[in-house]
Amino acid sequence: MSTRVAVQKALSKCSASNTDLKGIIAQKIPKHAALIKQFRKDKGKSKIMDVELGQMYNGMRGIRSMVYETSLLDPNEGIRFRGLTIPDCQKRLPKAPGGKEPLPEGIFWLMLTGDVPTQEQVNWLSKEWAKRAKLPSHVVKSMDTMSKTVHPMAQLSAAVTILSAESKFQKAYASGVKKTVYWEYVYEDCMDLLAKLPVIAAKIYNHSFRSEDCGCVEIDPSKDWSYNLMTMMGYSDPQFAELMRLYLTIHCDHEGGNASAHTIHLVGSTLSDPFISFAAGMNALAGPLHGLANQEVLVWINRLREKLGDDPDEKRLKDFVWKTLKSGQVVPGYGHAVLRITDPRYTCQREFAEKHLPDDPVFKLVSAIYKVVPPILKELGKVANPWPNVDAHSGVLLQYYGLTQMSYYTVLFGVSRAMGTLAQLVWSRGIGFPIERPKSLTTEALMKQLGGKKKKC
Ligand code: HAX
Repeated sequence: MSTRVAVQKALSKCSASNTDLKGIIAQKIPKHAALIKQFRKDKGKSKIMDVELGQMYNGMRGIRSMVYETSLLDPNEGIRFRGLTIPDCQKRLPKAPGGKEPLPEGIFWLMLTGDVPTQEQVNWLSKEWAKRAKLPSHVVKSMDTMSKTVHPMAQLSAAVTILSAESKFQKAYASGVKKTVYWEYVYEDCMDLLAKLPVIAAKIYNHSFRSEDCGCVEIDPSKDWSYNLMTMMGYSDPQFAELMRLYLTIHCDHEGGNASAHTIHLVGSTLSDPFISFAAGMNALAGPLHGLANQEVLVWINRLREKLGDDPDEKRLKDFVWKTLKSGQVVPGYGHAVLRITDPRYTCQREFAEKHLPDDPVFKLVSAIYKVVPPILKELGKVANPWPNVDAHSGVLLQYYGLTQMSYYTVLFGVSRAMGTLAQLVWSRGIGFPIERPKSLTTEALMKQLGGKKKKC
């Protein structure tokens, strides 16, 4: 067969109607790996940036030191998933029948393949995940016996860790498979994990907040990932299903440097299996400066409502914000390590609220907070980004549809974050990234290098 024919055959296999997701990636990975190989050969010694001492002491902020393919964050624009902004995704990704919001299946496909999927491809993915959704009985038993006092994020981390007993990658590695095919087993584990996450998340919700005999429903293979998660948690409002689709789409990835994505990337680089790698990332997401901020926002807003009611005047609102700051706390949902604008994920949730719950008193309060907080944070003088992030808006939407259990919110964030981080994990193993190991220095060593004053503590 001539090369031209072979290429044409390969491309036609990648045609719009192809639902062989693994086959599609199998064609793309070697091409990308070859591209990187050549790029490294040509430019391997080129400098990307100089690192300042201040950056080392400031949580490595802004240091360009990691390759992550699924999304890229611009401080002044926001996130792009394989080049697409959130509005692009809302416009271009397939929807559920009668729906207006993108299906998360679509953004996973986009992040994994780099291609905008067809309706047929996302429908296939919904069915594929439904097929793989059942939890092994040992995981069910362990989850059922967990104390209800365990935070939902700790339950998520524990359940996924236990699920690692099913890892195909772990078994393949133990049997000595070649490095070039690691990604194939990682892909299988990632697909299994993504399929099972809604069941795990719903089980955590039902276990923690609903009665034992809630008659929890099972996955419906004719429905999409978000719809199934919602119904398994006991909700049925089609508008809430739309919110879930939007929510799970926009939280999926935020490039590689954020604490949860970076943790998953780092742990995965040791060849820990995708389950325990992802569970490690969930432990990072569970911190109040990261994903738990969505819980903290609602806790803070509820405290504000208790004290000031639903419609406080601007002065009282400002006083409340200053009181928070003066007591040494942060205003949750505001600020960002990279962004320097209102987070587009905030904006699209705000648009959803304007459309579906314009008269909700808590939404009105969130809008009033949006007016008051940025000028105060600017006045504070030290906050790099005074604008709201994703977490400032999600709780009010969930609460509107009846999901009032704030300690659960970060679990939904985690379910979504799996899509970007696991898509990247497949690529990381496909490209053959080595174990991650940056260099650290002591202050003494830095002073020696830079000529600072040494003083024994
Ligand atoms: N309220 C009060 N102070 C704030 C603040 C806020 N919302 N945001 C930043 N600051 C303070 C910092 O605490 C820091 O103070 P110190 O120097 O006294 O320690 C100073 O301003 C400089 O910080 P920064 O450079 O602006 O911000 P960082 O990159 O260090 O941190 C954070 C980014 C998101 C952690 C920070 O803005 C914050 O704590 N925000 C509130 C918590 C939050 O909303 N987290 C969610 C972020 C999005 C996310 O990851 N979601 O998962």
